[in-house]
Amino acid sequence: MRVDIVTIFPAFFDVLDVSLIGKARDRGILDLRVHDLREWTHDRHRTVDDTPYGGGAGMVMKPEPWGEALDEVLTDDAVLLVPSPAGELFTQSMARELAQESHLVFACGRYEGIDQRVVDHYSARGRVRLISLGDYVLNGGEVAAMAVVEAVSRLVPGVVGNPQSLVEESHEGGLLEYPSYTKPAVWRGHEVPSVLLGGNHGAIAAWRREQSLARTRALRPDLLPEG
Ligand code: 6GU
Repeated sequence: MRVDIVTIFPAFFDVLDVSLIGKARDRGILDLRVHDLREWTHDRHRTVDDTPYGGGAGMVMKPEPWGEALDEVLTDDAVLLVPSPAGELFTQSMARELAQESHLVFACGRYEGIDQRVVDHYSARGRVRLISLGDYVLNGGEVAAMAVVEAVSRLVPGVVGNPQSLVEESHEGGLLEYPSYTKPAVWRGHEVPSVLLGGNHGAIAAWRREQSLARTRALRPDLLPEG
């Protein structure tokens, strides 16, 4: 999979060199390129924003550098992803969809946004999705893009070593994941639930299912059929 990220803060993405993402890059599974939007400006101050038409607080990102950047980086088969608190909610099912794609391009803008005509222009020419991580506001799209890159790339075959570890985790089965334990069997007086020590795989599966349900009921009742 090829991933291009256009941002005014390329250094945000230095951390993608470590961990599983870094390994996937080294192994050639993930071709991830980070671009500085200011490379597509032409004035002495490398200006990327301006005051909003109609007034209001904050600055809006100018369309021209984005147009030049995206004309260069987008391919015919790319999906353009624009992180925005005004986007559709990013979910595990969207991560699964995006993991099937060959090319993702992220346009990271500041939170007041990019001139709307950029999204309009590329929506008329290809696939564009505005995506939000949740109902809170970040300063820009960079942290959101990083979350999406991690959620999507770990679903690309070969990025995560054991594919079974992708199956049981939270949100894949519609419920939150059950709690996990490792040695020692007693830690600071807290015991590992005895069913997990017994080797009865049917009983363990039933216990884990109950725990998933109880957790989901307590923390995320919105995920249950009843709402
Ligand atoms: Cl994708 N961007 C910004 N700026 N804020 C957010 C967000 C995205 N998702 C939640 N808050």
